[in-house]
Amino acid sequence: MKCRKCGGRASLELRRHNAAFCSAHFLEFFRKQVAEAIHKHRMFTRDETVLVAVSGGKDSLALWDVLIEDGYRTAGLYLDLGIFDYSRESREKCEAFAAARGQTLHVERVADAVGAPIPDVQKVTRRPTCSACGLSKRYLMNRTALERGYAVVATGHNLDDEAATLFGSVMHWQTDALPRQSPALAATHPKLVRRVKPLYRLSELETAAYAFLRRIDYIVEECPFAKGATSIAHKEVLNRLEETSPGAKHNFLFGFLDKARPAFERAEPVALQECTVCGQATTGTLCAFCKLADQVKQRISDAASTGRNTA
Ligand code: Q46
Ligand code: ZN
Ligand code: ZN
Repeated sequence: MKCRKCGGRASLELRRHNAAFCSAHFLEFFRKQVAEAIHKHRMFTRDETVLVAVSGGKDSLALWDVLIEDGYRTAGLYLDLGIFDYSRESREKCEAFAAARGQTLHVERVADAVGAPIPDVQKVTRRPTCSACGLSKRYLMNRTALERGYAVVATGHNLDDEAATLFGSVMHWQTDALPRQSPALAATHPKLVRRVKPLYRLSELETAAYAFLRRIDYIVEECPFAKGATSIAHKEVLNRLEETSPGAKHNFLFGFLDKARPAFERAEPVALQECTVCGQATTGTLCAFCKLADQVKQRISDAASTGRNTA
């Protein structure tokens, strides 16, 4: 196999692009895809500082790396979910990454905001762990960006993540979720910041290859709650499709973005107001995060008083 650009020995074959690249030209291809995503969706400018949400995994650290290399102003945000050794190790990876590159890393503990670490939230509320976790992460990314004056948050979602999310939404015809499936979500309220996904054009395999070639030290283990998640089942289905028809994931996602998404956009934007407790944007009076935090604090205090009464 020869590199499409220089004819030298290729180290990576990208079947969906019907191309192969040597290491140097793969890195160039990767950077170009990110640059195209940023440009096409006007994700951010060079005057803005991008808050990169990092989990310690390959995707978000690859994203942070590529933005730093391209000269963007960035800072990192690590949300400590309180998930045992996984959180401790992933935080260490993010801290080491930031320190080696002289970048600022903000760390927020989910337990401080919601009242308990993520594994306990499920126990006290019976709400599925990943649903409480996803809600808390989205809320805290937005809140941290607002409080610290960042206009845009970037996440490391890649093509596989986005195709799997789309597949899940289509499987259940979640028509409310479809217009929100986008590489760039504008700030539609003064209390919302822009959210962007500059890696949406790159597959999981490609971000892994980038992280490997750039010698990024990331956490390889998955979150222990990821096992059995429906998003993983959807990824497996799409991977099987991809094996027999390279480019299937790409066509599914890009076809949706270009042709179908506009059909699901609402004529009337959703009316948003400020949460009466925290002031963040919400459709009701109390935002979903404040409801969750209330529920957690209430259950914990009930359990403590029952414990006291029976002691
Ligand atoms: S971190 Fe949180 Fe994921 Fe772990 S608990 Fe589920 S949502 S799997 S991306
Ligand atoms: Zn080459
Ligand atoms: Zn609130």
